[in-house]
Amino acid sequence: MSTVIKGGTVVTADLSYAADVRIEGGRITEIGPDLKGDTVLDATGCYVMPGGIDPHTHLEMPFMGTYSADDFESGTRAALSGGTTMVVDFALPAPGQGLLDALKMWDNKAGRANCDYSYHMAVTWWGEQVFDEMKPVIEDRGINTFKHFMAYKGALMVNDDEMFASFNRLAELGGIAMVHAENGDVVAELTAKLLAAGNTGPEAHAYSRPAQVEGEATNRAIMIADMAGVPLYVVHVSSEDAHEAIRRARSLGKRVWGEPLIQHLTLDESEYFHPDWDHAARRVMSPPFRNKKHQDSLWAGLMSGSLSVVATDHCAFTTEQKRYGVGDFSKIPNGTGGLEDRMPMLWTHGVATGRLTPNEFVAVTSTNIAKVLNCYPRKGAILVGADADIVVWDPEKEKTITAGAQQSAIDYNVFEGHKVKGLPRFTLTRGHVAVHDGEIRTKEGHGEFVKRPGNGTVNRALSTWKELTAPRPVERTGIPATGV
Ligand code: DUC
Ligand code: ZN
Ligand code: ZN
Ligand code: ZN
Repeated sequence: MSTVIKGGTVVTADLSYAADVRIEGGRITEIGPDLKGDTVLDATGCYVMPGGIDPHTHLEMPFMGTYSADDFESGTRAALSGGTTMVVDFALPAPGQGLLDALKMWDNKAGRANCDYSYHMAVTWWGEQVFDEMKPVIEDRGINTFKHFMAYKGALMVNDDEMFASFNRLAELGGIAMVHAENGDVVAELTAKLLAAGNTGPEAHAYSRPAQVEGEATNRAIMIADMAGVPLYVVHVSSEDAHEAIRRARSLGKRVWGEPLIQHLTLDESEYFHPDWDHAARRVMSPPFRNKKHQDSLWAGLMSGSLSVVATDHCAFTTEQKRYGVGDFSKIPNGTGGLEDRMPMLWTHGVATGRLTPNEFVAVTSTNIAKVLNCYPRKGAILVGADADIVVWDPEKEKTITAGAQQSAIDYNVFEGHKVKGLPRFTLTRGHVAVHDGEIRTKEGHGEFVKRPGNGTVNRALSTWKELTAPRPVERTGIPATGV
């Protein structure tokens, strides 16, 4: 059985051209004019693009005393509804738990996924077992990315010595280091001070995590990665301070990527000053939303190429869960949703405003991250042989975002009331039509794990101090007597 997407304009990260696309066995088998197939999907007036890849989700994750509310079923249903056809979730070992053991837990949850998925591994503690298991995680399981939390002191945070050891191991194995870059010691100190002074509301969350804590940690992670000679991916870049560090590193030839979120690009810190406690708490995430100066910087980064990927950090909590933090902002579960809205929001605020071309849209929502994560061109491409993860995008289709109509399991939406123009007409996951003119036809368990091997020697960062990694003692002709 074959499917043909007919009459659309194929848009990839580097080309736009009129062509039909034929699909068989879940893959693209032909691209060209006048193709025939058993099923025809009308793409007249639409762009035929690689499905979105969201490289940053937390589905059914144990966090801050609860579990994030969207699981792999509702999360991937939301993703497909908005044109995203692959998610990369963070497998999070509890402190002391082995990496392979944590992966078993994630495999159990992910069996329900409606679209393809992969994992990043979180390094939440450091020890011989973690060192040893990194090798089979990369080489047998095909997971080449490892995230380090520089914040969440006393829970997930790793210290600089642990991070340096981990980065060195990753450099050796051809892996990529990722960081949540916030100075966890400073955040803990500011949080205690704010609470002691009676600042208990959600707005204090923003005060406890100023842009400087992000800028400092981003600079530190970049320098430590440079010393280890490992490529570095900085998740949820929200400030000019962090972006500036990334820009500088890239201009020096360092292999560093930055990932802004759709939330930080389109929502600002005024949300935390809303008179309704629930409204503000629902938007508590780390890093927090910031002011226009930072937003402008993130957009400039996408436009100039110093920032590479737009993600969501989808980590959804219900209003009831958010209320764990009434009377103490530090107990509000950190996280916001966005999986269903990332593509339409970025199209509306990025492409329709002229900031990004349709090709750049494909680059930052799909192709760039497929290349970084080492699953291109299976994902992120419209090419013969690639998986048929495709979104048929109707640039004229409009809606107003509202929680009542969303796929996510939570009871609100941080983009409530936002009008978007540009939505999927069809979303295909390995050839299966999961969204059909607004109708959701997902298949639970259809999703498969996508292996992403290590990069060997190909994608190594160029350490600027290579000599020091292989110390050579200097042969001297004279050595003074000691103790004189
Ligand atoms: N930030 C969040 O807001 N939620 C999940 C983890 C994170 O770093
Ligand atoms: Zn994070
Ligand atoms: Zn995250
Ligand atoms: Zn089907």
